Amino acid sequence: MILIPSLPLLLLCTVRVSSSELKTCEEAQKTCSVINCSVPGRDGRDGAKGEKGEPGQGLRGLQGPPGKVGPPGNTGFPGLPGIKGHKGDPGDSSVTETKVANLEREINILKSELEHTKKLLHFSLGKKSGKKFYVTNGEMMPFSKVKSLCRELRATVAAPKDAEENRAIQNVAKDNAFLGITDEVTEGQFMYVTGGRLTYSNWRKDEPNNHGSGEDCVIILKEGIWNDISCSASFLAVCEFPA
Ligand SMILES: [Ca+2]
Ligand SMILES: [Ca+2]
Repeated sequence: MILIPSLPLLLLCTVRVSSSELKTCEEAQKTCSVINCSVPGRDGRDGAKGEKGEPGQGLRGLQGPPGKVGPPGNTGFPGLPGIKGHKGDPGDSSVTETKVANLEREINILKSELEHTKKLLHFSLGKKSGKKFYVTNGEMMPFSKVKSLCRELRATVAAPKDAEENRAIQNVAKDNAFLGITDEVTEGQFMYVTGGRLTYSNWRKDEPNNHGSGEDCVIILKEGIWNDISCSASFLAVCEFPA
């Protein structure tokens, strides 16, 4: 570095030396280490590449538009339960009392209408006070169906306990009709379907005879007399309602 002076210093020496009026070349050599007193030397080689400089101070570009919206994230954990609300106001008891009173009034109206309907029904059927009454739909069917039909009506198959009831059933049926009496449990021992042995009977002559393959049911004939008959045969259904 000492042998190769910088370019400005070399030029300065050359300029000053060329002016003989001021100093001799020998004097100039005291200041400049390397000097050509007559012709300027050639340019030196390029120096080694310097290190990368600091970023410039120029203006930054404008900010670009926002990117696309990313996919939704995972569902978070459920939050804590909220604070318990305030206790509600007490109900109005007068409203409940009014509703109950209205219901009682409606029930009383229905009871009255039901009694009226029953009186009309009894009148049309000729039912007397304190007596059972009997109804028929006029259809013929096997004994098992007669039983289920009467059960649906919360009634039982008509079964006379005395001559008066026998006559009442005869008048309602006006045709051959099943009675609620069978000997299905013990052959020859007729009983009421509702339970208990017979307290009254009105068999036709030579009946019951358990004819053919067997007869375990009973019908009341038009004449009011009874005959044992097959339960699978079809006859009128007459149901009995309690007194
Ligand atoms: Ca029998
Ligand atoms: Ca018979």
